[in-house]
Amino acid sequence: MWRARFATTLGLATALACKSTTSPACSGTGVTLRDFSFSPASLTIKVGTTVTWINAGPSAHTVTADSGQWDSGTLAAPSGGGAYGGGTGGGSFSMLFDHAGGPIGYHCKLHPPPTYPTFTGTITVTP
Ligand SMILES: [Cu+2]
Repeated sequence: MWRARFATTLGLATALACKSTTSPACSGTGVTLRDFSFSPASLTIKVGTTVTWINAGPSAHTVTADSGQWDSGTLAAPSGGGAYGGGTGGGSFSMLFDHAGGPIGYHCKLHPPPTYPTFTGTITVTP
């Protein structure tokens, strides 16, 4: 099973500081949600990597596996502070990928692919 971890207070700085998967101290990587894209849209990771999605708004979004394997619930948009920060960070969702597989497609439930065909992402987990 995929294991989900909710990290409601994880800040953007933490995710950015942990972008490299080559550092031994760092086994996480991040995806930024915007209106309406996942960046990067396609991500290849090694088994044991935690991926953290952060909503950079301005709308609320979800990170939902096409197969239904996981669903982040609604990730709030950042509030206040404008594009350069200063307000409350957007909602985040972390998932540990503990076995190889994929590509695993995912989308936003609130802005589904029939209406937003380019608002999709994939995760590929390599051994
Ligand atoms: Cu959305």
